[in-house]
Parts: sequence; C-alpha cells; structure tokens
Amino acid sequence: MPKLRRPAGGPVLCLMPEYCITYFNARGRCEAMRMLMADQGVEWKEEIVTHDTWQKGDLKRDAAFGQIPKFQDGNLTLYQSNAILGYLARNHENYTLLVKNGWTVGLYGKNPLEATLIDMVNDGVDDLRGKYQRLIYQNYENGKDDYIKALATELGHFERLLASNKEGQGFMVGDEISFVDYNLLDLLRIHLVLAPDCLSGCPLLSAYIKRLSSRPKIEAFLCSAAHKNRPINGNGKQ
Ligand code: GTS
Repeated sequence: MPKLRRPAGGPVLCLMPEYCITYFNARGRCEAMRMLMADQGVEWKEEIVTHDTWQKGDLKRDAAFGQIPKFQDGNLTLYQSNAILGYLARNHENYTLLVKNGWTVGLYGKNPLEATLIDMVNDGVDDLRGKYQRLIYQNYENGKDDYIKALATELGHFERLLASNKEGQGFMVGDEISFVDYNLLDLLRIHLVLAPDCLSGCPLLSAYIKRLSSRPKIEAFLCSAAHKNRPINGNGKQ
C-alpha cells in the first residue's frame, strides 16, 4: 500500500511512491531518472540484473520489448527509459512553486507548447545517446576518433537550443527544470568522460552543467558512493 507523505515545507499530502528500477549494474539509460528522483527528494529501490540472471531469459521474456530498464511503481510496471522519465515528470510537481504561487508546475513544462518543446529536445538527447551507445558497445576502438570529431556539431545543436531560451541562463525549456534537463545533464557528463574537451566551444552548456550539478540534491547524488561506484556502461568502456 502506498504511504501518505507531506513534502518538506509544503501543505500538500500525496502518495509516497514505491519506485524500483531493474537494470544492469550501469548508469546507462537509468542515471537521468535516478537524478530526477534524487533532485525531487524521492526514494527508490534498485534491482541489479547480473549477466547470469539475464542469460536465464525470464526477465527478457517478460519485458515489453525484450529489454530493460524496467520501472515499477507499486503494481505498475513500465518499460522504455524515455516513457519512464515522462511518467516521473508528470508525477512530480515543483512543490516550491506550488506552495508559493498556488499553481502546479510539473517537470513536463507548464503548458502544451512547453511539453512539446521538452519532447523535441529529449528526442535529440535520445538520438545522441543512441549514437553513444553504438560507439560504446559496437565500435569503440575503431569509431572513437571519428565520434569525437563529430561531437562539436552534435553538442552545438544543444548549445544553440539552450541559447534560445532565456539567453541560455536557465533550463532547456521554460523557467523551471524539466525531465529533459536531467537527461541532457547525464548525456553531457558522460561525454565529458569520453572527451574531456568536448564542451570547449559550448560556454553556455558548460555553465549549465555547473548550475544543475550544484543544485543541492543533485550535488549530493553526484557525490554519493552509489553514483560514483556505478559503472557508466555495462562493458566497462567509457
Ligand atoms: N529503447 C529502450 C529504452 O530506452 O529503454 C532500449 C533499452 C535497451 O536497449 N536496453 C538494453 C538491453 O536490455 C540495455 S542498455 O542498452 O540500456 O544498456 N539489452 C539486453 C538485450 O538483450 O537486448
């Protein structure tokens, strides 16, 4: 049964979620949702899937598309990392604004236009994440140099998009953080590990990473042993 909780400083009672991530021992496609939950002050459980467990085939057979992450909220089971991010975004409101201004602002924009722009940027994040995953899992040794050469163009798209919202001083879309900010933050951080100079031509994105990473709950998450000890990718390449 979900438990009732009262968000810190807020008058609103809501259900304490019972979240659980089932995934390999990697940041992979789950670190953005972990960052979102940490920043929103929500707890979750982790079920780590070992190679041997995966090879048994039960989890794969039960998965909607034969792959993980799997995400559970009580009796609800979801697959597809972007759908999970969207679910969390709709579930978690910005309580500070809710309490201050009396209206609800979620992590999915404050109107349909913002929600569409968030989807657009998130599709771009997913496109680059797909290329990154193919490099890491299929072509690391032969493809790394060309991949890094193409990064200035790839990351330039995000630099321009950020510049187009509040002159790049805030978030990717609108006035408040949204789920795509967590997804992009994770994508940028893993690229800085792959190619430490990759943001040298992107001053706004560099400041954006610092700004988001210094939000107290994100900072605590990034400093946690759970995050630091979790490999970026399942095959040890980064
Ligand atoms: N579109 C899916 C999502 O975003 O959740 C892709 C999920 C996916 O590719 N999962 C991989 C998997 O289950 C693991 S990882 O790429 O996220 O590391 N691989 C095992 C398999 O048998 O396909």
